[in-house]
Amino acid sequence: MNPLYEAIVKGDAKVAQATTAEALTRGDDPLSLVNEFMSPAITEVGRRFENNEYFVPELLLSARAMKVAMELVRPLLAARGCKPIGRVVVGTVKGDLHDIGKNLVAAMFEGSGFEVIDLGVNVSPEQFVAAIRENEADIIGLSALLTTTMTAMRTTIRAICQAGLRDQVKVLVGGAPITKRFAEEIGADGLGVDAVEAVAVARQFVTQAA
Ligand code: B1M
Repeated sequence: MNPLYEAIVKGDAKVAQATTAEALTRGDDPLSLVNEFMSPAITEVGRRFENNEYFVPELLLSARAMKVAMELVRPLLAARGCKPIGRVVVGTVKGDLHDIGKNLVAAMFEGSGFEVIDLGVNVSPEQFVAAIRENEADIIGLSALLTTTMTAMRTTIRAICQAGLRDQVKVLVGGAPITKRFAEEIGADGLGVDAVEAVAVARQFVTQAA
């Protein structure tokens, strides 16, 4: 079994950090580390959680191991970009603290040449609206992992409309519970089922606008 995969599944942040650093020093492709080991590892953690083999403390340890590994990979993904092709404000919606997927999407955006303003987690509709204004964003990216917080996407889109900013910004949504139907229902412009698709949709947005 790959040691990075194993470290994340076991929730060993020290080993996750060391094996990621070793792999990068060896010249391994950072995106392959994410796709082949890190994402599958956290998916396996989710499966164990769903089967009651893991509980919240184990989840937290694995999330921490994933985070320290991502911190090493992220700047390398970002360094692949050159002149910004668009400005994206991203955040996890109000009430939701999940940020692993959102961070991955943000890193992929950066790696694909977008400038990214990451508002973090538990971001209120008002904070999204303020960030669109402050940064003159082309795209707003909303992430939600809980069925109880996905409704905050609707509230956020409403707030953007009420602020008179809806025509200035494209709204991209994503996260495990978000379906195409839900995205359409709440008036989003697009859905990214994963980080790769999120970038493809964002690219379409900026190409259409050009
Ligand atoms: Co939470 N959690 N969690 N959790 N957690 C889930 C989501 C859950 C499915 C587990 C389960 O019960 N099977 C479940 C939600 C159930 C539901 O809503 N129906 C759940 C629950 C219930 C909870 C708590 C309520 C548990 C509790 O306290 N009792 C609690 C809620 C806290 C809160 O948010 N208010 C909670 C807490 C946590 C931890 C803190 C322990 C930790 C998060 C740590 C962190 O993020 N820093 C955690 C974790 C790790 C998970 C699982 C195991 C993994 C999530 C993850 O990171 N996946 C998850 C179970 C699972 O997914 N199988 C689970 C990996 C990540 C790469 O994928 O985030 O889907 P994902 O992102 C993907 C795509 O969705 C997409 O691209 C990404 C990359 O491909 N994407 C976008 C995401 N955002 C996007 C935005 C875009 C485009 C694409 O455009 C802007």
